[in-house]
Amino acid sequence: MSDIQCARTIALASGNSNKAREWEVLLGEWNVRTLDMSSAPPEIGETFWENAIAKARYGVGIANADEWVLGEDSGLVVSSLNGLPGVRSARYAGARASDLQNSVRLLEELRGEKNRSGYFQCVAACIPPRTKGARARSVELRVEGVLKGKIADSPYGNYGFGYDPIFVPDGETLTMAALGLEWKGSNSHRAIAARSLLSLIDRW
Ligand code: ITT
Repeated sequence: MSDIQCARTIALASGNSNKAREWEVLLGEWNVRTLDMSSAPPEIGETFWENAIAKARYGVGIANADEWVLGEDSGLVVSSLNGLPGVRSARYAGARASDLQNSVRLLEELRGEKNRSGYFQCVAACIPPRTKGARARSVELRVEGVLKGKIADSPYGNYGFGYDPIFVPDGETLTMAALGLEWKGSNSHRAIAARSLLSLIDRW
């Protein structure tokens, strides 16, 4: 691999293949390589930031010296549930819960609730390649993206993953799963974070 190709590889510290596919598309001409997170410590942070940084730091230990390392934590924050599922979005209905089970639990918790507003948040911490200098691995470029909306009464739509079938972004009438991948690729919390990240990396 040439130096130019090496310099444009991001190692993604995630075990979620759906998130990885989205990052691959969002980071365009970058080469995105997903790290093996099977031995990573459990996520115990109380904030998205803590978890994102923990993933990035773990990733640095197993990434190549010439790779940027990206840790991302995301989830759905619901006002009337005091911010839940929040950092527990991936395991809201239990440690091994499926996306559908998590959504079903959320709908049950919101049964009869009039205030259905919430937002998706994506935070990402990106660490430069060791080859960029002695202190590069101690730098954390931080970006975030927020997408506000409402929780639907029941799931519908065939695209995306996680809570997409029950989330209607503000200004839209369909769930993110019905709006489709093109809409999500331009407007999602992750798309917003990715745009900021590309511009930060460019300037670094
Ligand atoms: P890694 O920690 O290994 O990256 P994970 O699935 O545990 O994988 P998170 O801790 O960041 O990732 O949890 C993210 C959860 O939030 C994810 O499992 C979904 O339930 C939800 N989520 C995040 N982004 C989403 C999106 O774009 N659409 C729908 N749900 C999303």
